Amino acid sequence: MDTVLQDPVKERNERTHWFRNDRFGMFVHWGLYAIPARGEWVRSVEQLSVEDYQPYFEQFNPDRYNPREWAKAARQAGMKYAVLTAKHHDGFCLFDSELTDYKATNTKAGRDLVREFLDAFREEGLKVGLYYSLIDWHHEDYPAYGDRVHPMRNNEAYKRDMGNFHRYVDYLHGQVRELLTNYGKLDIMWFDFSYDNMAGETWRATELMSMIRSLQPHIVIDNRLEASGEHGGSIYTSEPSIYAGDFASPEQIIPPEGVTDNNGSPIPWEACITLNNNWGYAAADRTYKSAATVIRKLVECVSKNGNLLLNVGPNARGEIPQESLDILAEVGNWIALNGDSIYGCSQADFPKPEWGRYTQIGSTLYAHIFEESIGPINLSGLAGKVSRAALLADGSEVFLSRPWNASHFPDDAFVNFARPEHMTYPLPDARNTVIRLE
Ligand code: H79
Repeated sequence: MDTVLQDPVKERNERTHWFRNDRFGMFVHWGLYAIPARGEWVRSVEQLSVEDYQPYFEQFNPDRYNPREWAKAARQAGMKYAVLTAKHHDGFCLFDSELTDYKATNTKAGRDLVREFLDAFREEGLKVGLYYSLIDWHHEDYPAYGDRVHPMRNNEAYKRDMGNFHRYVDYLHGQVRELLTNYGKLDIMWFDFSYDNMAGETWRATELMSMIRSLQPHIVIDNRLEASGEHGGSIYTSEPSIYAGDFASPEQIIPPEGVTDNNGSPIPWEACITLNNNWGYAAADRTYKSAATVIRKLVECVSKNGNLLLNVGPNARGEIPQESLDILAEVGNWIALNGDSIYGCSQADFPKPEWGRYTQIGSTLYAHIFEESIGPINLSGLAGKVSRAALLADGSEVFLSRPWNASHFPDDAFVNFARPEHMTYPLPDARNTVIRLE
């Protein structure tokens, strides 16, 4: 017998131990679509044929590709792992697959870009993973006409015999085997995505999972072989299927209450979020989030037991856009001083405060102040439960105080940035100040 799950939830918790500790990763969407620079869905949205898209294969020449620079930016941003699109929906492979000619080695790049990525990120001390699209708009045995999202969905010339679909699934399995065999230890496998009937056993998921587990038993896998969407799949039950995956993968959303199974037990989860509004490089998209927003979203994820996988979309020449690098650098400055409130931290034992969020590790509580306040900050319900407070960033003392009208709030502790007798309450600057409470 290959894989008999004794206790799938326990095994999942063991596999995801590092993942739930590390909390912050880099997603990289890179491929031929960086050239049209209108996002990674350009083939589908504009209903481009393989021939329409072929010029990008011929032009692809990322002369500025230096994954060591990417890895350095990720490490300095405080990211602990990274996931690269080995193949996105357009079917183009950044790796040297023996099963297709549609790969980076046959472009002007002339090299295995996945291998260089993995080497560079490992060298910077990050864990590494690969994204592999279950959907494939290039493979001739993948259903096109009538499919919900295929670029040729409206083109009758692409009516296909589903009897040949098994050849695509063989290809999918073969490529996953290549990725898990030829590139050393991978920490994450990120499949994307299942929809309608294209889900679960359509991908021969049981067989695929037992291959994956036999090749790389410790690899952490997302839940999208079975289902996509925030509430899809048996990962949400106490008896997950063999291909339910190790973590839930909410996309462009942070679940309001975190992610729990039907019994209320926490499930590992990771919100994947873009820096602007595209995954792949989009030259005209200037809608970048501020570093302050990214920090708050990271804190929000951790405060709900989740991770943040933050995306960058390098351009056709292989560079992460400068706007993205600037944001990452600023996030990194904050993390360098406040990372103790992120790594290894989880949801606190106390409800969300009005002025921000808590994260917690052991008996240490971190108060993340998002809002300006007038007067002291109310630690609701914490009277007698905290005895020491300090700014995490510089270690300076913060006063636990009882304001003059504290008798109205017998269960609450207060923190103040000046001694209570001074009667002045300098405002916390609300730039994601963190107070360590013990
Ligand atoms: O790889 C990234 C996305 O390309 C992929 N998953 C993340 C990690 C993804 N697949 N599907 N979706 C995201 C959601 C589909 C969104 C769509 Fe649309 C809405 C497809 C067509 C309409 C957004 C807007 C994408 C193209 C136009």
